[in-house]
Amino acid sequence: MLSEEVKKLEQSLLASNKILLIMHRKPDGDAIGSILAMRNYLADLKKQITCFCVDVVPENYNYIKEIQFIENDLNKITNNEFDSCIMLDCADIGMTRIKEILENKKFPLGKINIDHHVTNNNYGNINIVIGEASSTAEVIYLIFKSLKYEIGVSTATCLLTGILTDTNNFTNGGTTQQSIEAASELLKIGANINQVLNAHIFNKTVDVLKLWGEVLKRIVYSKELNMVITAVFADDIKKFNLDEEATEGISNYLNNLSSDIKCSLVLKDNGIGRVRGSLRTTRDDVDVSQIALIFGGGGHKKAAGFEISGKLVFNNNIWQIVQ
Ligand SMILES: [Mn+2]
Repeated sequence: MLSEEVKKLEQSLLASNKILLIMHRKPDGDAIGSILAMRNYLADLKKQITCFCVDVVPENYNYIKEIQFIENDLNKITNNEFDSCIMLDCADIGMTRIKEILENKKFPLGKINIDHHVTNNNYGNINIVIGEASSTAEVIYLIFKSLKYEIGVSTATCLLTGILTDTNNFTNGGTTQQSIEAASELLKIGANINQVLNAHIFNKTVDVLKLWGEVLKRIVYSKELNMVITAVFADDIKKFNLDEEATEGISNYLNNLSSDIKCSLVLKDNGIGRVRGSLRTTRDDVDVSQIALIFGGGGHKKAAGFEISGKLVFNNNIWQIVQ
């Protein structure tokens, strides 16, 4: 199955001259590592490449030298024609935040969907979606192996960034023999694991930990649901003069809870009428993507999210989203 789709992918890319690479809004390590690894492969094939994201890449990715190639000027897409388009780490096309533009634009050699979210609905003409993979970076690693593409040192660091960040440093459910094997191969090639760890794990400032403290104080345990819920407000971020990035690791941190508890939910109120929820579990008998789906979101069995309109209030000893 994989080999057939990879054949189609290779045919499409070899025939294409101008290729658009696109990742989801609010790009994370997996999206960034995946898009730049794919960029390096296509650059080796001497293709004309545009890498795009609607949002700016956070500064802690500056150790990746290809980061300069990511554009967020929409004119680069609307004023150009492309032969094909690759969407990376997007469970659905809406995660690019430019769904209409992508759906109305012609990509004669195909729209390619490369991802690892179990909720991916195969929206491309070519779909390489591996739900068991830890990360899109791991999927790309498998594609490169099957194409017999020789991965360079810099590409190895990009892919390791994706695997380490999406497995939360080899601690979450995405951690498998296959993901560790891929990382091990990447280290053998020369991927710089110290840069990855310093940028994503050992990177908390005093203010970030103080902010986390505020959020941890708000934890509520629901006996009825056997889950913990906490709340983050836009004002918390303002108070410490941080950006939203500072709250990114909180849901993973809550996942350190003992596995007697079914799952955790971090609710973020953006202060302008939207609430985002991040669900995590370590348990095999809990599928948090099903909870996320109820609220129009999606994700993986062990990590999922959603976004709905409303605001957060503390009512009857529990956090509630009200209209
Ligand atoms: Mn991912």
